[in-house]
Amino acid sequence: MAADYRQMWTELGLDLPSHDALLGVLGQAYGDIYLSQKDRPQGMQYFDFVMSEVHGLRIKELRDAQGNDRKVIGSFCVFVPEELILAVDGISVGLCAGAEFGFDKAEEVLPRNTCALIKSAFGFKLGKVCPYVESSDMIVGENTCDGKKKAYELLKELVKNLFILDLPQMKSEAGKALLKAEYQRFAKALEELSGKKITVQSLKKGIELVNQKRKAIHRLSDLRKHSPAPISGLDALLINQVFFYDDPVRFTASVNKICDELEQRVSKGEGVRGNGTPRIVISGSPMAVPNWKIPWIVETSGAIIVGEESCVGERGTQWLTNESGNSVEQLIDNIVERYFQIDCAIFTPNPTRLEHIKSMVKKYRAQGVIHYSLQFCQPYQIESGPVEKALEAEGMPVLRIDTDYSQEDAGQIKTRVEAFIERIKG
Ligand code: BJ8
Repeated sequence: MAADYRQMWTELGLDLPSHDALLGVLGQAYGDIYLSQKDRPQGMQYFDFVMSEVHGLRIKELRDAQGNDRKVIGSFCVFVPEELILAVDGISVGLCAGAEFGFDKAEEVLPRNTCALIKSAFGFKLGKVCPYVESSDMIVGENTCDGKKKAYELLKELVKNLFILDLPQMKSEAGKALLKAEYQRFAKALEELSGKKITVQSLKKGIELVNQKRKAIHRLSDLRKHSPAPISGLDALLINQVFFYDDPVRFTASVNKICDELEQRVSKGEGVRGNGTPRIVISGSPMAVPNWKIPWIVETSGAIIVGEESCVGERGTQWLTNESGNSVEQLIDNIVERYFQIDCAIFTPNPTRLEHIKSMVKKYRAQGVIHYSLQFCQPYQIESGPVEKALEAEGMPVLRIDTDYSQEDAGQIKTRVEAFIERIKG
């Protein structure tokens, strides 16, 4: 960290020795996984800086904003509309955690066979190492998978202001009506918390800001269609992870800046790997920061990841919200239309997800799909079978990996990934 933030962390109630240990491990992992990559775009320096200050400067910014009467809203799911948060001049931050930290404490309250993403969120809270949780004026939980739904009942006892968003499980008219009613209830809660009214103007501005963020990500994704790919999958994943933490305007500008650089690379036929490098689409459970295990294994085994069918990836960013409308209700309808398309595996049935994976394979000219499920993530584990069957039937090689946040199985996964890459190469 460039500055000493210990006073700030103490005020937030963090456990400083544990927090120091976490930052030490993260710094080491970042150096080994990210900084050791060759031919990185210069524009990644911004994201390196963001990561080096993710518990420092960004938290200070949040606290300064709170001093200026802005509220910080933490959430765990891409169904929470940032547009509404921005419409009350709030700040949205992602709280999903991707590191195995505090699992011993988490397992005192949660069953061992809970997915690592949920355990990690609890571990960070109980271990007092997450400045985002401690900075949040409201935390939004959502009724998605059973693990999250039930874990929020326990989280309610641990945090000061937990708002539960009920979500549909089927893409029916009744499901859409539920989503609308819930977004309206959430909008009201945001107005009460902030003391600010959502207006047509403020909501339009929120929609525009989030759309610009998504458009910048679409531009980045488009550039990954080229061969050789101008950016590694690891770096692209990092940008998708930072999406959830950074100031939206600054983030958009930084992504567009790196895209300018990548366009130059593409025009010169330059990339981070050679032309014949096997191209992989990764699909499945979300990869919250700092969960870089699978991309790191794939990209140190001779392949490159060219797309992520994930909530930290295209499932989370692929649609824009219609910006036109003359009333708040109309704009909320637009938001409902946009979010109702998200094909999370908690929906039943969920056919559009498979179609999306197929379209990504085509768009990014992938030669193989790695389906990644977190252990005990039943929605994605169960969908992985039909996904594999359907893609293999069309001649697309699929590797299914079930894993967690530990490094114990890294060697075994690497062996399987290497064999898969050999299969792709034919
Ligand atoms: S919209 S994927 S962000 S719910 S990994 S906790 S599903 S057992 S994170 Fe998700 Fe929203 Fe869906 Fe996306 Fe449960 Fe699976 Fe754990 Fe998960």
